[in-house]
Amino acid sequence: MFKKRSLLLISALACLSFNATSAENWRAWNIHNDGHPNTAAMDKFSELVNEATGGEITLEVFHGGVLGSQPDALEQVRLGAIEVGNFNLGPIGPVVKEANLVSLPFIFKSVPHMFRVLEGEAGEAIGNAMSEAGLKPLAWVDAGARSFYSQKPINTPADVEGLKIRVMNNDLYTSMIAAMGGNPSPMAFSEVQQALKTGVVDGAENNFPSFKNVGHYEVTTHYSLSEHLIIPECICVNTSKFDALSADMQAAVRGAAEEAALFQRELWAVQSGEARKEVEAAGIVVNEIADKGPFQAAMVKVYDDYLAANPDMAKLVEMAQTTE
Ligand code: BDP
Repeated sequence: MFKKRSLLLISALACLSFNATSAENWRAWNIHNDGHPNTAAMDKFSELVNEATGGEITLEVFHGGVLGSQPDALEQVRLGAIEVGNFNLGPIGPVVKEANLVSLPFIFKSVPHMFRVLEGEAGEAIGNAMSEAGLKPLAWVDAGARSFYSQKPINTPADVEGLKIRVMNNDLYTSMIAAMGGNPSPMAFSEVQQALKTGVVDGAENNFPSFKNVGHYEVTTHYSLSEHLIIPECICVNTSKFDALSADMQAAVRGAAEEAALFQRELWAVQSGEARKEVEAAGIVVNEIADKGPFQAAMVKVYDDYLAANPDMAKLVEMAQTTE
């Protein structure tokens, strides 16, 4: 009797230690809160990873940026301290030069054009460079177009003159605002609402879901459809962790990311329209910009300066511009 029990105990312990060494428990960073399409998509990704790997990989998603600011989280994923992230390619530009292609204002004609570029040779070059830097993109997700919002409508670059505008952490965005005569203010996403409220900045720029989800619409009055940046996002994984998986597990994780990304794109299409309606119902005045030409003309200097400093980027810029 005693013998039988200890045998059972030994086999139970063996079983436990087998699970402890074979199962991977990954953590994922997400900056958004409930109600944002990417939050639902990252939860879906976690569910799908668990299913597709038969529980060999579990993914705990930390929403609301609780694991750190985006630049910090990027470093953490590169180092493998966090395994996964839903990142915007904007803050990746300072770390992976090729990713900066998407941060050139007006480089894409539309969101579908942006995806076509990503699916082509330029996207492959960006993906390879990101993987080499430790940030392997498993799937691209939609982040719509970014437009300006402030306490007044913006119709021409002259309307930006003298305004202090919050931007994400990337020199291309500071050049972009400076080229319109504005004062760029790079700042973490989590600080923007308070900065708008207290007048530390006069305006910012983002897509409708983010504008709504973190309450920027509560502290501004006008959203002007400049659509100057169409920046994709990715579901990214630490390259070494991914490369260490068996081919089957890699395919399972990639498949889960691709499915979660499709889910995100469908949600995005619906929820960005809904977010616009909600902020309008709350009093935000949305204005079309009749002629974006002057904004594009102001960006010539941004392109010239950027390409003079980074001549090796000319090829990618040309690839994007010649993609139909
Ligand atoms: C949102 C992006 C998020 C950025 C944020 C920002 O989804 O990754 O951190 O904009 O402006 O649209 O910082």
